[in-house]
Amino acid sequence: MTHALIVIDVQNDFCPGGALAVPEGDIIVPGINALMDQADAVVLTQDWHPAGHSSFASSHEGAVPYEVIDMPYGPQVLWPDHCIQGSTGAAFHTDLNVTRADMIVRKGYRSAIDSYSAFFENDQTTPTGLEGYLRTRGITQLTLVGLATDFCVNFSAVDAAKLGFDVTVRSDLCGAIDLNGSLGAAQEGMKAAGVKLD
Ligand code: VGL
Ligand code: ZN
Repeated sequence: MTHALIVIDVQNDFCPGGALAVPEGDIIVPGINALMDQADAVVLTQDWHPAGHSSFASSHEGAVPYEVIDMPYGPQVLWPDHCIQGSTGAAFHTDLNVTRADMIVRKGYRSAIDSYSAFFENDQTTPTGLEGYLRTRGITQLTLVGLATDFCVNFSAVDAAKLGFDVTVRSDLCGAIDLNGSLGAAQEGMKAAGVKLD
């Protein structure tokens, strides 16, 4: 079995001091770096939004961060502006071993649609290309780590399991936003999809 480590969105804006900080989001970095040695392939994902992205509360008159609105593709949480293409907030945490990465997948780069999952945008149909990359490299087994457990890690893990990959989420190397019980719901959803939670 060929194994890939998928590192989700370990970027400054999701770490303490960032625009959408996960509490202690940075403490997982040394553990993630240590796991890279055991993987046949290392993939990093990078949330990568144009300014004025439709997932930002600031793009909707009268809206405030963390409210949910209806988008053509379904409900969407509105976020503070974050991970703007080329900004310091969008850069990987400086201690993350980016040298070891074989592939960097950027997502959320289309203004009209968000993309939590590393595999599909939030319409659940537009592919990012990661599935094809992994399959053509013969990778069947995935370990997911990173930020945030209840959003991008969750959506990526569930999609990967649906696509038939053998998926483990290392919860100890993830960090959650936890909005209105989203962490508990994510854990249940991942288990139901056949994701192993370590
Ligand atoms: C994420 C909210 C908005 C994540 C990205 O990486 O989990 N969450 N954009
Ligand atoms: Zn985002």
